[in-house]
Amino acid sequence: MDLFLSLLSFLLHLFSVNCDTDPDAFVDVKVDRYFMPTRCPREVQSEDFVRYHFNGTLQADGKKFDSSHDRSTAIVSQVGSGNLLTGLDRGLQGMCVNERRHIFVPPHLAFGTVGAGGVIPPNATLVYDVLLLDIWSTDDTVQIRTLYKPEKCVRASATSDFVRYHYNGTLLTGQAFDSSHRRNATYDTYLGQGELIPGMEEGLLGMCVGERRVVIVPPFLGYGENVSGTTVPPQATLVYEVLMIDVFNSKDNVTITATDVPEHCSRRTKTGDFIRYHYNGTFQDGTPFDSSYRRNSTYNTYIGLGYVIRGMDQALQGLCCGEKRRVVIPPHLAYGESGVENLIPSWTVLVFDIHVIDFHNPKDSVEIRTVLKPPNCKETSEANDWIQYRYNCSLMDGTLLYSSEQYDSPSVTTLGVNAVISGLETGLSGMCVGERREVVIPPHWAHGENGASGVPGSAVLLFELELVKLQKGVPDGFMFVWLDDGGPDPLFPAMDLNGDKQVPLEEFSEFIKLQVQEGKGRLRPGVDQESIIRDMFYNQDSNRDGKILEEEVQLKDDTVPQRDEF
Ligand SMILES: *[C@@H]1O[C@H](CO)[C@@H](O)[C@H](O)[C@H]1NC(C)=O
Ligand SMILES: *[C@@H]1O[C@H](CO)[C@@H](O)[C@H](O)[C@H]1NC(C)=O
Ligand SMILES: *[C@@H]1O[C@H](CO)[C@@H](O)[C@H](O)[C@H]1NC(C)=O
Ligand SMILES: *[C@@H]1O[C@H](CO)[C@@H](O)[C@H](O)[C@H]1NC(C)=O
Ligand SMILES: *[C@@H]1O[C@H](CO)[C@@H](O)[C@H](O)[C@H]1NC(C)=O
Ligand SMILES: *[C@@H]1O[C@H](CO)[C@@H](O)[C@H](O)[C@H]1NC(C)=O
Ligand SMILES: *[C@@H]1O[C@H](CO)[C@@H](O)[C@H](O)[C@H]1NC(C)=O
Ligand SMILES: *[C@@H]1O[C@H](CO)[C@@H](O)[C@H](O)[C@H]1NC(C)=O
Ligand SMILES: *[C@@H]1O[C@H](CO)[C@@H](O)[C@H](O)[C@H]1NC(C)=O
Ligand SMILES: [Ca+2]
Ligand SMILES: [Ca+2]
Repeated sequence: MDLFLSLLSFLLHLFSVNCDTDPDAFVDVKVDRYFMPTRCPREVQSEDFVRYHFNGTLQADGKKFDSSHDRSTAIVSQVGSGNLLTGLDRGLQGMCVNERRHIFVPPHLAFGTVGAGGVIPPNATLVYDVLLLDIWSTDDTVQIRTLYKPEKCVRASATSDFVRYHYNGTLLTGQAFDSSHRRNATYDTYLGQGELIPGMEEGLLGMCVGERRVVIVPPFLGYGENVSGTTVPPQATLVYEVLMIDVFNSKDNVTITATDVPEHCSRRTKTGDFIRYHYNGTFQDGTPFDSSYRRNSTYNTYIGLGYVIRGMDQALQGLCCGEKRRVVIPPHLAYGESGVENLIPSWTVLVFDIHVIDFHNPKDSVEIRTVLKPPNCKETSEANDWIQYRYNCSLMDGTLLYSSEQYDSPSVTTLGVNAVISGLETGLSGMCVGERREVVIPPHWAHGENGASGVPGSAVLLFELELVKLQKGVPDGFMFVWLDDGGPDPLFPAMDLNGDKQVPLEEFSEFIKLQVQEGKGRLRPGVDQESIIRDMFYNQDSNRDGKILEEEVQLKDDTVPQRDEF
């Protein structure tokens, strides 16, 4: 390029030297383009307006006769309109911004044989050293050059939108005059309200968040002759590189831009429900500002009761368990002008990716779905019964928390003694052996707001249950009950199997087992039978002589006649 330029200026010299050789001819303007910028998107044409600096000297003695620097402002003029010295009009043609030229103007194209005002002598050839700063034409419009446009553009900026953007403002020469970055803050404004120069009102339209543009504004659509601050000269073309950060309209509502709804969705969230969800929060340009995942815990709240920003209260409506949803919340339904210190700038649109883990209503009861019911289902589980069961306990998102599979044998419990959470008690009741169920237990019937080891607070639990064994129970405090009405009457002769008027432990044990075998009585299930029988025997053998006599039984009968217990 340098080579090309010096060649060019050499040829220009050659051309003017040729002219000089004919002293009689009216020589034309001679141009020496002694500095060319590497880029020249536009050259001066007739009718163009130009802004330039110059030093004017006499060729004869090099004396300065004028300089724009002395006037402390660049010259603004229209080329080819007769406002300029004819020689200058010609000499400025084809010039680029940032180009430097020497323009040699012969007298007949300058002040002729007369000269001017004592400053320019007669027959003087003038040398203008010119630096071009700006070119525009009254036909110019705002020029927009897109540098980057994101693939996804949900909406583009329009009149009456509020926009937040970054910009670098330069003059055509490349000199910077302003930048939003210097203030560490986006420039925030409404479009179409006359708050911006006309060229920017136009240049910012139709932009997507994340889009980058160069907007070139001619002076008459910029600040014109009126200077903005101290860094923009009068009549300057403005070049803005703009990066759109945020766009919204005060009429915007919460919008759902994507959903992933699970196949099975029997129920959707509504006001008053309590929800647990994970989220990633980003700004519209994708910058993350918050995430529940980082805290390793879901965000938990009531829906529609004003515990969260208004937009989120709306966004959380109508969700299914397990649903994923992307919602865009405009700032007037989020943090508005105040924003959140060090986290969310004022007037910021928020984008939330939500994943619903579970939700429930405080009025929910335990939900039981029968998966498999054996055909012959007569005897079902109830309070006091001893049962053996298999289970898987998971969160609603499928995370397995506990399982009986972890152990060698199924779990056992006695119903009705608060040995398990009350929701599970409900879920295990009314089952017959072989039955399988899915039981959904809201937290108020499970581990409540605080959770338990491994169980998050307020978690809804899903139990898969299978009843393996069922032994009907005896009421609380009993070790044995008669199943027919009260047992043999009188009791002692029935117990005294060999009729020797005394009943030692062995005989007593045989008698009890016989009752159980014949279905006349029932021992407390889930406890070692021999030790229960031994306890029962010692209860009867008041004097501890190792045998029960008739008096001892009667005595006992008298004290607790209503109880079916020994
Ligand atoms: C200027 O040049 C003209 C001819 O080109 C000549 O007649 C005139 O005398 C010159 N004036 C001066 C002051 O040299
Ligand atoms: C004119 O002279 C000034 C110094 O007086 C210099 O800074 C400038 O580069 C010269 N050229 C132009 C085109 O202004
Ligand atoms: C402004 O210029 C800075 C520094 O060159 C650059 O990092 C930033 O991306 C530019 N901003 C815009 C909006 O072009
Ligand atoms: C912008 O931020 C930088 C670094 O964070 C800081 O040095 C500078 O003072 C800030 N400028 C303004 C105007 O806040
Ligand atoms: C410049 O400012 C003056 C008064 O401050 C105003 O009358 C004129 O219209 C303005 N010109 C432009 C081009 O904005
Ligand atoms: C915004 O959307 C919600 C539902 O998401 C609706 O209830 C509400 O009426 C809407 N508001 C406006 C102003 O359209
Ligand atoms: C989240 O859990 C991971 C793995 O369980 C752990 O490495 C990390 O420290 C936890 N972070 C917090 C904030 O508790
Ligand atoms: C949130 O971001 C993390 C990490 O990028 C990702 O694993 C998770 O699926 C995201 N969650 C949602 C709801 O989009
Ligand atoms: C628990 O999960 C395992 C593995 O999926 C399954 O084989 C078993 O049948 C489940 N138990 C119950 C009680 O559903
Ligand atoms: Ca006996
Ligand atoms: Ca005795």
